[in-house]
Amino acid sequence: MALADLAVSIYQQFTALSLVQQILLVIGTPFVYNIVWQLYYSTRKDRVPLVWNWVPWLGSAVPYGMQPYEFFESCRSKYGDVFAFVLLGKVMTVYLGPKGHEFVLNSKLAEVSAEEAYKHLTTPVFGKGVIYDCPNVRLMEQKKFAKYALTKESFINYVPKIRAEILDYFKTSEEFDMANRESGVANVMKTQPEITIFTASRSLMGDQMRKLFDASFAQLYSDLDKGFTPINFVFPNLPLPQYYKRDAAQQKISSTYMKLINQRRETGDIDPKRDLIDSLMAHSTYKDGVKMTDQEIANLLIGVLMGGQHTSAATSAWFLLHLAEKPDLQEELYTEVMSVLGPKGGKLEDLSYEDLQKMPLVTNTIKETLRMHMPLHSIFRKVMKPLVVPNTKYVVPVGHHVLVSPGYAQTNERYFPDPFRFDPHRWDTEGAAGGDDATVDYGFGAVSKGVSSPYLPFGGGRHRCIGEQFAYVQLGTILATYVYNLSWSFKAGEKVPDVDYQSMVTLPLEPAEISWVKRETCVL
Ligand code: X2N
Repeated sequence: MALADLAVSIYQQFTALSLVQQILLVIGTPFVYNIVWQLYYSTRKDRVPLVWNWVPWLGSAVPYGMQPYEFFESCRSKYGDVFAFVLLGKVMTVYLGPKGHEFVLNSKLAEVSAEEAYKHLTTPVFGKGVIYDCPNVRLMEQKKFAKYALTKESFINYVPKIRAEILDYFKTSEEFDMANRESGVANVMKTQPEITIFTASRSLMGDQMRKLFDASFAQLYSDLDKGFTPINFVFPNLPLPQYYKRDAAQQKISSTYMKLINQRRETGDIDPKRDLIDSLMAHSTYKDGVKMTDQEIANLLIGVLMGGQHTSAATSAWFLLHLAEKPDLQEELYTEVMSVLGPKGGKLEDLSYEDLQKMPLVTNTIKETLRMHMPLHSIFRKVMKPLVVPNTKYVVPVGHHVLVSPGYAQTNERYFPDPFRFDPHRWDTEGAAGGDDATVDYGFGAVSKGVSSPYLPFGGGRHRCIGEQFAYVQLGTILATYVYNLSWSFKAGEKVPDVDYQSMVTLPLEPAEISWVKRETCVL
């Protein structure tokens, strides 16, 4: 019987059914298919064990989306460190622990692709031609170009600007209004995103750009920021207002950046050591001679600022909340900061880059915050060539994804005792475990060759974050400036909020408020 006849006879049988039977058939078929497919899949000895799921497409989205680390731990108890689950129509292969970090982050360029995993999430927000909307070899050079603005020399110039922005925010913001108030309550989920964007734009983009963030820009930036959401993984573009606003914001912001670039070029006002814009204007010609266009430079600026925004805002919110619960730790930090700044004789607000290097507890407080609250709880790669899981008979097929989660290891008692205890002193003895120092250079500087550490808050391999040093300068200046100006605590009965795993980064659930009081050494 020809295919056409078969189709016709199926159609006739279908229409012969009652409406209820038809609906049950249409809805039931995917469920039946999903069960049959999983049963077949479970017979494949060359496949990673698949977490059973009853709902087609959604798969294990709910338990994973709500509590990824608990989901992983429950899967590990059944399947071990290597297992796969369905997430919104995609098959994700997870390899937990340091071996999993090595497996995913050091996979060959031809085997796995970050751009295939992330381009729909980031390109609509950052713009075209940069980061994940270009071949990896281009991204490696874009990271090299950006790193010219992330040198020690750069940081020495950034610290005074970052500090000035924080003090200005303490004085003029409605959240603190320290010009008129000695104490108050601050919502860290409002203060930290603002302090983060002001300090990052002032240091990385220069004074003129910072001024932009006061006027109309704030609304534009908010429209763009709202477009940077995990929903883009599934629906990168929909004919809805928030998508149009995102795209309009991307165009207006990038054209503003291009105008500024032209201004500096025309007036010859380019100082390669001043900020990220200058660095990119001075260094943006690829090795093969191709130059980045101004649009691409503007788009890279948007990407770098956006990446640093969500991660730093979340991390500083978290350390403020943990310190609100630990007044003794706050006092220890105050003693450390005063021991460095006090004898300088100068006014307290002369915090410098060199001073930050003499504040190990400030550094370890940030390090401990990143251990407990890794901003990205899951890192993805798309499999482009069949991927053998080492020392197993498993092959991850093309089209599946691999998922690595250093955040899981960082909060697991197998690797860190008492993992949910916020204790920066756990790092005091860390110097010994320096680990192997072998490095490799993917085109943007030396990075650690091995990535089998349980602690990788900035990832590893060719996609390792270039923002680590800037993050410590920005967050260290924020923490030190908070500590010498005010002390803060929770109101009676309040504690560190639970984690929201469904946003772009792991955020504290609101309300997330601290009660602050000026210290006698407050400079405002
Ligand atoms: C539907 C609960 O909610 O079941 F930005 F220059 C700039 C960002 C990667 C986020 C992964 C999963 C959320 C499931 C919700 C630059 C600084 C970058 C690096 C399921 C029912 C961008 C994945 C978000 C999992 C949360 C990767 C970032 N350094 N920034 N079901 O960014 O690095 C940059 C790089 C990522 C995530 C999630 C669900 C360079 C639900 C209920 C619902 N996450 N997410 N960056 N989920 N449900 C960045 C690389 C790139």
